[in-house]
Amino acid sequence: MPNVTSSLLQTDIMRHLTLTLGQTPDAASVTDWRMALSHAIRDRLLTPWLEAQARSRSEGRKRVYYLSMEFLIGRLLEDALINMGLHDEVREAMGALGQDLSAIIEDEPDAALGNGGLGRLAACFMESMATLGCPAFGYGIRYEFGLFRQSFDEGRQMEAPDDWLACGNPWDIARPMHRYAIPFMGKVSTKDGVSVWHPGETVYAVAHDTPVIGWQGKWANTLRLWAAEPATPFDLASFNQGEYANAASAKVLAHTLSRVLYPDDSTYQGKELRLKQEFFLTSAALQDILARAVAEGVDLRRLHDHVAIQMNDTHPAIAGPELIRLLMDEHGMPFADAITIAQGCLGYTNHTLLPEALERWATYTFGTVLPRHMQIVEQIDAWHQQQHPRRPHYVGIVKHHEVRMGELAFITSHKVNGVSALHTELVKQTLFPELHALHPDRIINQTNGVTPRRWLKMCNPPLAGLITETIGQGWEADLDRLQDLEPHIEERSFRTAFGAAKRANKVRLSNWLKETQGLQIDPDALFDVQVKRIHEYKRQLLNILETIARWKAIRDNPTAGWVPRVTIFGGKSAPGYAVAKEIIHLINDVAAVVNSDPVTGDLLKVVYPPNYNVSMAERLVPAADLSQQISTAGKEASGTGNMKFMMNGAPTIGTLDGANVEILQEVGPENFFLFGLTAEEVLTARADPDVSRKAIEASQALRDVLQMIAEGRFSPSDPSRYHALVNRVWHHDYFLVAPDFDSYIIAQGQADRAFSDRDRWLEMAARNTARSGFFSSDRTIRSYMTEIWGVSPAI
Ligand code: 26W
Repeated sequence: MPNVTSSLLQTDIMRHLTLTLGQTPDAASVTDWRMALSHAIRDRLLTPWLEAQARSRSEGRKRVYYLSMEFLIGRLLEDALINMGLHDEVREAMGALGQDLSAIIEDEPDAALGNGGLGRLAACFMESMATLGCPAFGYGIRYEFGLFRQSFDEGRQMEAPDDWLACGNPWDIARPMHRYAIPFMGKVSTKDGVSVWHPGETVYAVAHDTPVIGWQGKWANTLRLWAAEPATPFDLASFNQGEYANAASAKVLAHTLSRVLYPDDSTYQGKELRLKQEFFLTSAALQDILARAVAEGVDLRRLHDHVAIQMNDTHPAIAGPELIRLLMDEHGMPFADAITIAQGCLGYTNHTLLPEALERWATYTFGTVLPRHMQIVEQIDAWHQQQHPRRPHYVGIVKHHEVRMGELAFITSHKVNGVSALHTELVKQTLFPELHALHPDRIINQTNGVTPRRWLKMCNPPLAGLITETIGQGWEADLDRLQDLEPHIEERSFRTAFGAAKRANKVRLSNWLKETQGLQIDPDALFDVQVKRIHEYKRQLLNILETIARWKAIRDNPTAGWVPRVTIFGGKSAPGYAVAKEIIHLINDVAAVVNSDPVTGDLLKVVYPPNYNVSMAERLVPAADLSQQISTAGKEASGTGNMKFMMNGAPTIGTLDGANVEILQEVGPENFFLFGLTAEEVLTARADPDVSRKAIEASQALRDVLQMIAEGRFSPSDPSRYHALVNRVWHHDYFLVAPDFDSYIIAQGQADRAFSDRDRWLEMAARNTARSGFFSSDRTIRSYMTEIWGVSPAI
């Protein structure tokens, strides 16, 4: 950045501290300084942002609209500094003002407007679209409360509201003039052959914009989040009669729509409020898209030449019917044209095969909340049936008094994509086999990726520095260049430097764990990390069972030359997911016993810092030696954490699931600890109802572990606490923890042996980084641009 000096920045920061925040330097808190700095940075971001918007407009560029109920963006300040190239100047400026930049960065609350992988992917995609100069808007909901804050009370998960906006949000630019009426409920009548919807309720969607700046500030897009506001802000008549609660009730009701993120990840519950949130987001987005198109003079019959709309899972799948409704009812277009245009604009990404996660609304709920859309959905279904007379009778959008959002999204889109090669095959074969037969070119694969700016450059300065020193600059936006590291891996000096970078991250993590958890760990131990939502299919249970087996084995033979290990967990359970909460409790109970055992001492520690979020991932990922990706094969659509660990030089211990398959392919079997049943073998294994009992009977180690848990070794005050859990492994082991146990133990032993050969390990770790180029979300977005969106880069 030219002309940006530390002293200029100091002036700007001081001006904001005084004039924007009304604060003096001697009284300013770290939050005041953060606000002042964020405003100073935001000032520099606005010009490139406005210029990018102006260019999209003047050049008549096709734009991408990414519709998502979740954007798990995390912190923004450091990301902006890195992408604007201001990090060093700002550190200097803050130093001159007597402030520590790291403390200021840490003060920013995470924007946790998402649950897990799907929301984080949306955030990586926004960053890559800005980096590539792909003109785009992200549309989401400005939840007042993000994903709950997790704490542990005697090992049990507790949830508290995430009041992330309490101190204000310097990145949020409110656009109160940009508002749309969102109708709900009511009735539909017909007048002169045109349907007229008389809504029973209306709320307003008000835009709040966050600029999203790409690498080196060459392009910037907008994340537009909608806040719900009442149609009438306040009922003065009620107030004057002394009915104060009634006077504000409309406001409370309307605000409910953008109050809180649903904390369910991979489980669907047919809650009316959730359907309303989905329609609120989608209708606001589509009205905004059409308003912009009309203002720019677009012929709506050519909308698909100007607009690409991507549905992030089925959550915004009401986009099909809503776009058709707007085109028909508000712009007088015939149905046949409206559906064709909608299909031309829409794409649908599927993120899960889990049957319990597939959205299906009772026609009663759907028809009550969205009566006009119910008619249109039936019209779409009939139209599709008519176009495809060979469509089997059991296939369709509305079946058994339910509206199936997957089928709706499929039929209203021109492209449907899975998120890894294996997942896409399974989408074809198991989720939509009949629709795939009718539309063989519609389903395509787009393997996920992650942004290397945040997940390597920003979170891992020691390694990023080493990479630049070794292969020069520019890899941040051209991640395939990491392969230029390969010849250096043969050099001892490079391997040593690679090991030193990893160790620096491990020391930093150890210090943080000491400060926050009061736990002393050995930075030279093997750091084995499993961080992700807690779910049975992700099998944190398999991990903790192996940890117990290891603990027992060390106790039985303490001098057998064990490789010291720290097993690190992180992740939240959905508040209503009892089995996942039990697993959390068990992990914490095991940690309490193991960590205070003088026999095992530093040979084994179990760590579970509460409230895993994007910022915690930024600490853990660079410090990991081993990446645990151990889902039951066929269940994890892709995984993206797996890619972050690989980039940061942590080999994977994992099953052939999701993108692990492609990671293995890129890195080679000698640099990956593979174990477990394949997706196909899982199906065969499940056919045998006794498969887990047999596996337990054949495994002394597993039997011992289950016995210890059942006896209350980890819950002495409540010995029967885990009886149900142990019983499930024996008799209802749907995710096949028992059949994969022995093969997992073997792979863990291989990891131990590889780790104790330091040279061998450093080579493996470095090969993982060098071969991770494919997993940049820039590659993914380029592919979406050509294969789905038909959009070319503006830079
Ligand atoms: C409506 C309830 C609900 C909420 C969220 C159902 C399903 C979801 C998501 C689809 C769950 C999710 O985050 N899926 C993850 O998406 C990632 C990005 O593609 C993948 O990497 C993960 O494998 C997948 O679990």
